[in-house]
Amino acid sequence: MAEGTLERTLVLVKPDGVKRGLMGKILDRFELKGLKVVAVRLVQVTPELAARHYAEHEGKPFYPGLVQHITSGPVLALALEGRSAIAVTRLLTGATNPQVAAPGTVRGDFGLAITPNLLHASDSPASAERELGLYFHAEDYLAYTRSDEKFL
Ligand code: 3AN
Repeated sequence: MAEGTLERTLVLVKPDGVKRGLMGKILDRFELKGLKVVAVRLVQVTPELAARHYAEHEGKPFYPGLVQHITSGPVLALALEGRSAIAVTRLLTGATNPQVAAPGTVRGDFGLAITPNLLHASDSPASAERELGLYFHAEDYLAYTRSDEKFL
């Protein structure tokens, strides 16, 4: 198994996850996996930020609902770092539709609905770079060593 490139990715716990009190449980999945939290913010997403975030979905039938939902309350923005962090985070997130997401994934374990589907996770290095830039500035990232890092 390749060691994997050290990457950073963006996770958003969406308003449904925040309002259901699932921030801790969701963050726990990523921390236990070995991903390092390098920046955190609780953010009220504005319609302008939502439009930038979901630009690729503009025009799709579910776009208005997507923007309505992401702006309906706070989101927890997390920058996660680790080997192959982008793909690993997507695996832990699960399929877009929680009804078919595998058990053991966040969406598979905690949800049923597709628009309030608990979280967003960047899907490629280009998306991760672009999306991290929407929520964090360079000075928001903190460098530290996890005590278990030599095993990860
Ligand atoms: P993912 O979040 O799994 O990467 P995307 O990027 O295809 O999924 O879609 C972004 C968001 O749009 C999803 N998280 C979901 O909330 C919403 N979405 C995607 N497909 C649908 C759909 N067919 N119906 C309603 N909402 C959808």
